[in-house]
Amino acid sequence: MKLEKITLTHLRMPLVSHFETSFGRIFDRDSILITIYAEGLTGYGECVADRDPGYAYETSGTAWHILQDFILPAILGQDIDGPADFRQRVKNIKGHEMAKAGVEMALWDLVGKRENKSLQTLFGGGKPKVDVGVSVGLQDSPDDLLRVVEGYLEDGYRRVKLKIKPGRDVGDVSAVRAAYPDLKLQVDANSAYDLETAQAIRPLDNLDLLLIEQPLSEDDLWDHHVLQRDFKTPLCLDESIISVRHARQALEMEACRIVNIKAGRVGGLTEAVAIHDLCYTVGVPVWCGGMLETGVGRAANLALASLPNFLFPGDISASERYYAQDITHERFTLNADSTIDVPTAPGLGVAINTDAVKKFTIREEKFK
Ligand code: OSB
Ligand code: MG
Repeated sequence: MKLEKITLTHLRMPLVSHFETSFGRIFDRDSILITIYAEGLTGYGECVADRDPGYAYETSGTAWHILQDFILPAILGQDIDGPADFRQRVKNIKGHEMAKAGVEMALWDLVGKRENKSLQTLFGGGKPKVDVGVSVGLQDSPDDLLRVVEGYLEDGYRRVKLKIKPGRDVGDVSAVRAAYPDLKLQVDANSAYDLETAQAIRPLDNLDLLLIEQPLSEDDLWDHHVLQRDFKTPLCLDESIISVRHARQALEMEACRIVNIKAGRVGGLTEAVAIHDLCYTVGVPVWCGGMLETGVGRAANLALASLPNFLFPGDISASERYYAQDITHERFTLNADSTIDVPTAPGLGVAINTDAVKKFTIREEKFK
């Protein structure tokens, strides 16, 4: 496929309600929409880097720079076979996985449209719908948290993830567990602890949690191993797993027992599928994480999560949990059994609402 033209669009979309993690509170979400024109087809990808480097070092600013100055010059006007060929061509650009993943997603969309196959079909995923849960941000008080959780349970979510941070952990989680003894419950610290401060969350081990996500720093694989030795609850890594090699080393080291997979974090869907396959082979369950995606990234997550080893519910909630208006015409809705249908149309299976894109655009540039 000759890549004739690429448009970068920096979006800022208001969230339905603020989202707070151990690294801060946001009211709107930045992303970069990548549009690739090739042989009469248009492919879309989402770069999930956020405005601030709180979750990872990448930001919408660094991603724009890496895309404009390094990734696009390597592929514009070139004949690119598909995602695998693309990955070869950007191999010498270190890191910046979210920037790469945005382009890679657009190439998957193009390949699907060219071959008239959905992403799910291209990946070999079997499930027509996938189990999903909801990721609940830190609230101002445990009472507020209980109210927010109750609302999501009324919406039909059957798995809840609570964000925690030092000082807002055992108390908050115990309150939710006491109110809902049978709820599928898990927590995510977004690397807010070290081995010493993690002593405070030992009581979480008795709250029957599905998993504890990324308690320690992203580069602390070994310390996660040390912590996992002390916990019967499975640790799950998110930020630490940036490639299939990291996944293999984390598993060999027993740094975790479950893996969160996000295509953006690992350089794209190809690598995400490879991590899924590795974990499948060694019998380690995975689940699909989320980055508050627009309808574009959400469609990709649903296709990915339809693979067989996605054994835990994903952080793939309905569109209305995030955005009153989205940039896709499709809005993803929650089924009564806490699942969401996997798109079946070619490529990502979504159509872009150009008026919505215009409304949320804070910067746009076209490259030829
Ligand atoms: O750590 O999983 C995370 C959102 C932004 C950045 C990091 C994370 C999250 C979430 C939200 O937990 C998941 C979702 O998209 O619903
Ligand atoms: Mg996480």
